[in-house]
Amino acid sequence: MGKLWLWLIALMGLFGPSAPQEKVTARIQAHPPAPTKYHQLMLSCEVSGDPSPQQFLWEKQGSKVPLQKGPDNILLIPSFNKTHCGTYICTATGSKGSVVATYDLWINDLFNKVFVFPQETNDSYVLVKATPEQPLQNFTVCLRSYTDLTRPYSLFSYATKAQDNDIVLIKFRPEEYRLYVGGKFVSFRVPKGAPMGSEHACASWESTTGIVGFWFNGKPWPRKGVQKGYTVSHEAVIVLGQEHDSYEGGFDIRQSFVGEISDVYMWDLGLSTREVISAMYNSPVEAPIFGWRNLPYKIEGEVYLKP
Ligand SMILES: *[C@@H]1O[C@H](CO)[C@@H](O)[C@H](O)[C@H]1NC(C)=O
Ligand SMILES: *[C@@H]1O[C@H](CO)[C@@H](O)[C@H](O)[C@H]1NC(C)=O
Ligand SMILES: *[C@@H]1O[C@H](CO)[C@@H](O)[C@H](O)[C@H]1NC(C)=O
Ligand SMILES: [Ca+2]
Repeated sequence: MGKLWLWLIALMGLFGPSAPQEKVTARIQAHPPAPTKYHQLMLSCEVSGDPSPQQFLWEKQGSKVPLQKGPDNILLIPSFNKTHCGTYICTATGSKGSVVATYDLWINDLFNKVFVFPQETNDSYVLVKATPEQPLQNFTVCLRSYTDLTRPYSLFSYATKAQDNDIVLIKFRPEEYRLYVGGKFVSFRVPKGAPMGSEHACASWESTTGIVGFWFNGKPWPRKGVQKGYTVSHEAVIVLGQEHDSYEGGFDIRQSFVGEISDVYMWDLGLSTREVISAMYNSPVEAPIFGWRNLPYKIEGEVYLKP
């Protein structure tokens, strides 16, 4: 394991230096992406746009003493536990000045839990309090749902100021999923009377080709395309169980979800079938923007988190 990380760090070093006019940015990434209790967790502060040697100051919000200061961009937590949760701040200083990155470390591991949406409403939903750090050229969204609704219902709604349907995953009919990107959709037909039980769906999109991937219970469906060349804004409001008709809300009871939603993940990447299956088992290979083992969320109205 240790060696692998060394290689990763070496690779990051190789690709680090970039064009001088590029804006300097920093971001914190967690390895592994989903923290596990009593296992090692590494936070790495990655700077792009400044090839000069950096000084890294690590701090935790609410704590007066800095955690670490020096040339090391890695903050190592040898045995992760609840006391480590909180907001981490990395200040990287190089010849071009300082940049700051923050990271919310959560351990609300929702493994084996589900959100229950008990009834039709236009004001109950789960707000996902994590958004991408940059506009999206690629994304994948996965989740599991369980319902007996036969009317249209929204599972995942990602609204931006410019476009309330920037990303929407909706079950339009029992035999049809729709993925909206930038207000346009593609449909995927699924078996209607699937053996009753929850169903797992993933959808991916990449801007360069417009190709949309869709996986139903881990099985890839024939790919389609929409919105080639489009960019999804990162300033988004993300909700589960309702469908935005505006950035602020505007939820329609006729598209509300009733039932169970779980295993929600989003990446700023396209995934392979192998990676989709790993996520289906809550062991994501790639670091998600948010995932079921690390989901900053807020419940509005009547939604319950149940084992
Ligand atoms: C959590 O980790 C901290 C520091 O690594 C340690 O001092 C503390 O005893 C641990 N707490 C539990 C509940 O394991
Ligand atoms: C998006 O995906 C494409 C195809 O995999 C890749 O070439 C491109 O670099 C990705 N863009 C970003 C911003 O990650
Ligand atoms: C829910 O519907 C009521 C009645 O149609 C409306 O007044 C209210 O603004 C709606 N609430 C939301 C959050 O959309
Ligand atoms: Ca809408």
